[in-house]
Amino acid sequence: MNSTARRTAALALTAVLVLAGCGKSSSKQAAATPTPSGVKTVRAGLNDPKDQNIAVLQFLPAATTVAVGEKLEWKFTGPEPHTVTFFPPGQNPPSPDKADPLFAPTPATGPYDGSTMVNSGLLPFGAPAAPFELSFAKAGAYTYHCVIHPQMVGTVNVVAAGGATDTAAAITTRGDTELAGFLTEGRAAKAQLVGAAPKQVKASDGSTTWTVEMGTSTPHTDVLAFGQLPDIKRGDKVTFVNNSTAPHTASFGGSKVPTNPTDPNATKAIPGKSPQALNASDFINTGLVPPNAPPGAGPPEAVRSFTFSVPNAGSYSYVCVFHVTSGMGGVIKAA
Ligand SMILES: [Cu+2]
Repeated sequence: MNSTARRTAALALTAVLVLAGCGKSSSKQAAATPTPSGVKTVRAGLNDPKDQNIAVLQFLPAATTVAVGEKLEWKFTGPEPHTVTFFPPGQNPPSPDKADPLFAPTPATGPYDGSTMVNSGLLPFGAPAAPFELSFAKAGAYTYHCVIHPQMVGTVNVVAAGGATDTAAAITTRGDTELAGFLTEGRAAKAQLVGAAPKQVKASDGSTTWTVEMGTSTPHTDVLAFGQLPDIKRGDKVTFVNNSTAPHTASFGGSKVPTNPTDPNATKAIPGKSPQALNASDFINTGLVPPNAPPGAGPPEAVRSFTFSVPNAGSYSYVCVFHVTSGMGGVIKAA
């Protein structure tokens, strides 16, 4: 048996065991829910199934009610990664740019009582992620966070065993209802981003400086796509500007671009700070272009911008190293 077959067999076995352990009431519930085992599942964000550029940055649903001792799981569909992180009283999430130490998991050692930190780690991260599971030792309201997306805050309301809880199906249905609104919001923002003609400024030498937007954000989504850029002329310039609330890069060089966003070269301006000239062969990187975050109160636009001159005709492909898995990339075509 290869490892995939072994894993599939193990999963099937788990499903059988879970079903067997669920008791009488579960058979009716199982028929009504998309999760055959009846496991109560919260979705930790997800990308629009119709457009992977749109990342929904919310727990779906935001609030869930379970009983003491009952298992709840969080599913990481991605590709945009998230964390499920519970902090003890008095400890707040770090700012997203200081969250790296929390990319590694801190699993629970037993039913969670709220007195410690438990953390899924950043998932998915280079491979499909297993769900994060947790049960609770005592009744109460437990708040949790995604440490890289400050707008992602969820609540688990834990009631005494035997109290009224959400069914698995109710959790899914409520998540779907919330999701529908967020998708509408994200799709409208994407249409606006890619539909807008880019700002262009003509210089006295006849060249043009074009502005390319690095993504855009709404209260519940990130649009992980670059703004539109028509074909330009050699001698023109392109200024990338980040008006979104997520960090981005524009990284040129194809296979030379680091694939791991925690690679130090991913976040560094290479070969140096703005402005730089593009060429067809080197790894050339804006490095991390900071977001306009908190929304509208980020650093000045000059700090959130990076300009390239394009001295030669050609086709220059680029990606955002943080969001390449969500399809964030583009091309500068100069004639
Ligand atoms: Cu990005």
